[in-house]
Amino acid sequence: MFSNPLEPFQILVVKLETGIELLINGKSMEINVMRDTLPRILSVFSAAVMLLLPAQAGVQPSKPSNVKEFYVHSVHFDGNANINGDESHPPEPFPDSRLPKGGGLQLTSPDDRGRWKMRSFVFAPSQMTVFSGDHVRLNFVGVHGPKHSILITGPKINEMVEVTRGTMKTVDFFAADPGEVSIYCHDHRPSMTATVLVLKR
Ligand SMILES: [Cu+2]
Repeated sequence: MFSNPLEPFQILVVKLETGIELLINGKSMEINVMRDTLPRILSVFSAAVMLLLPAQAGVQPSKPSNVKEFYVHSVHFDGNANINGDESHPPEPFPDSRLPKGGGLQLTSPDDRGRWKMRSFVFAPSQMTVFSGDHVRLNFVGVHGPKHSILITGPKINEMVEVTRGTMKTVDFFAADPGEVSIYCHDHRPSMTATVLVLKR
């Protein structure tokens, strides 16, 4: 849909009879050893180095101004308690409640020392807003939880990605019209959801 701003530099060195030709991302720079003076040869090399430096330093080349980029992290909230109480909590009985099934909301029963735990999986951020006509880039980042199977559905997108801890998966789409794009994690229902709201520009 739009060119990837992180795309690698391509360098091609072509040997000519009279010298060499450097092709950097399709841009030609020719050095003729018979004809060119030393300052000219040095200036071609320094121009090549200037083109390469941003890539080596990890600097992103500029991208279209209407790209809205988000980093969406997998996160879980943890609540720790103890039926007998501890130094930072009063005694709390293990709840007699039924939470929705699906892996997103997890209660861990008291251990032999009375400690019990509540965990809830979410996306952070979970609400994102863009305008119609924006290119949207979602970078899903695995922070908490070993694996997340993430479904992204909306008017112009229907994609599934799997994110493991310590990895990032990128999804691009064009938000042509106002509406809503829904994001679900199949492994952590029903709490791990997010929405991209597309407003009229
Ligand atoms: Cu998940």
